[in-house]
Amino acid sequence: MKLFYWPKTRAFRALWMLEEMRVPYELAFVNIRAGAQNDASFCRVNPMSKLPALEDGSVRVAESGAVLLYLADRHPETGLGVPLHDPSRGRFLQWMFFTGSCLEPAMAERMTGAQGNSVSFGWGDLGRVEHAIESALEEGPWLLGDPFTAADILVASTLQIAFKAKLIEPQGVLFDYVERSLAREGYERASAIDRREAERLALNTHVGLAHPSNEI
Ligand SMILES: N[C@@H](CCC(=O)N[C@@H](CS)C(=O)NCC(=O)O)C(=O)O
Repeated sequence: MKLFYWPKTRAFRALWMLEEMRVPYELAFVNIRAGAQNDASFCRVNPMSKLPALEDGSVRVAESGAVLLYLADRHPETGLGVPLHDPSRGRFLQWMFFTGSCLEPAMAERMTGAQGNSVSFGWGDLGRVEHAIESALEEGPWLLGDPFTAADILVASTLQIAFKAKLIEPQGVLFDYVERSLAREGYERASAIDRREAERLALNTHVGLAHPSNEI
């Protein structure tokens, strides 16, 4: 299993998922700062030239929601998905689609200050999105109650970005939910890898620039 990855990107969601699953995988680095996502070899994996993407034998899958759903279904023993005939499967799919369809577009709308139309735009608005997540967490501790699933990885990691970008106030039910998610060992492991790789890559750049052969 190969995860096409670059630190500090949405590929982190798939990294977190893989670390929760504890299955063997390797990282294939795609330097999106240097335009490597546009190389023909990567475009064959994801014609959108975006991370994350996954290669599993002959299977290639991109779009973070799809990548996580693929992994959850491929490894049911990890309990991060919901089996096909389980009554919770419908809600699980709803939350698997929610980040890409509602949360991220509503965040982008708020970030750009664009004038939305909450009735005709598919994501409503950020207020509605927050309300929907808060309602799902009424029972808690996770979106489907208990257990924690791949949907929590998508939603909690994206809410964390919304807090950092000051798009959503880090308070109340949503804040507690994100804190609970980030306290998981799988998150800790993924976060340590992401930090380590970010540092290593920045270090390489630094060494490269300082190298005597680069001084001419
Ligand atoms: N809808 C995609 C968005 C992925 C995305 O935008 N990834 C960014 C990094 S955070 C990327 O790869 N950008 C490179 C580019 O657009 O050229 C998903 O959820 O997987």
